[in-house]
Amino acid sequence: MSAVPPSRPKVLMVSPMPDWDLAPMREAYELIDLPAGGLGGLATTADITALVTSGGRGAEAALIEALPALELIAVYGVGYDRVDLEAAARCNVAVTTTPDVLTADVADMALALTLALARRIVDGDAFVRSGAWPNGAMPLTGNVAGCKVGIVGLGRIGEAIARRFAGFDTKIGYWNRSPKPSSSWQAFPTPAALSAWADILVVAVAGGGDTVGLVDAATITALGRDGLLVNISRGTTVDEAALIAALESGAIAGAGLDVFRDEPTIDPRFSRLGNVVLSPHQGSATVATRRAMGALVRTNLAAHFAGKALPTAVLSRHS
Ligand code: 8YV
Repeated sequence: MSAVPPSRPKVLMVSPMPDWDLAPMREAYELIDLPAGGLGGLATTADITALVTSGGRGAEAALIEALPALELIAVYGVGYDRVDLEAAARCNVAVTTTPDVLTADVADMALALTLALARRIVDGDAFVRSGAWPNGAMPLTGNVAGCKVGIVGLGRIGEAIARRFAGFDTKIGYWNRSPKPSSSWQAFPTPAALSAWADILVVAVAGGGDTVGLVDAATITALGRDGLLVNISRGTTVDEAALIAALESGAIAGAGLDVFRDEPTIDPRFSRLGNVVLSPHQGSATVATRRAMGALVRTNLAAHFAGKALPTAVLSRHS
């Protein structure tokens, strides 16, 4: 008589993950892809106990509530602004994220966008490729050394950005919701005050209801005609309409953006602007970091199903 194989926990894959994560996950779990048309496309949702989602996709209340056996939402990312935490708490569902392992790469992206923007790297590339160089030099550009860099949100990623900019001989100021007495950088009382001081404003604050439009029209224009804005946080944290207006009118000099309000669809006006560098939300998108993020998702899943404490929970279950 052959033994009945033990059934593997069912895990709903709301967002894709690389094969290097899927292969080991399939050994431990039955992975179920969320159908394009939603949960209605599944024969049953009654025994799905965990779901994996990205920072950008998250998990809304309707999804959480439609999964009666759900115990864990494992976010493949550090941002959980798109996860309905109230619904998760109500349904006694734990939520984990992947902090720390992506901090360095996201901070690097902030520096890359700033340098690309100030030194017009993308324009320079196009200039060389076009064959225009023999006819005369490319116009002079702005620079970063000696500039005042204002960081909106001095969390883990904001701190890492500040440390990197310090290596570029810049002056660093910041705004943070709660005071950071241990920080040696100059604190400002509001994002607008920080922006009025800064030459370059880097937005690194967490997304979510509290920070929607935090960098508003007044904060953007306070940067001035030579000012640069860089956003690696969430598209929601900057008033996008006000940013486009400021870029179109020349109220600020330029923007380097890794995040957009309605990504992956972007406002078509961005593509017509010559003073922006646009990146398709690539902050954490390196092989090394995505491997580390995937490993952390799997560690959290394994801990949950072994009944152990979750290594990186932002919300735990009550017993
Ligand atoms: C990822 C992110 O793009 O960590 C986050 O919150 O936005 C990014 O690292 C995403 O979560 C990976 O799918």
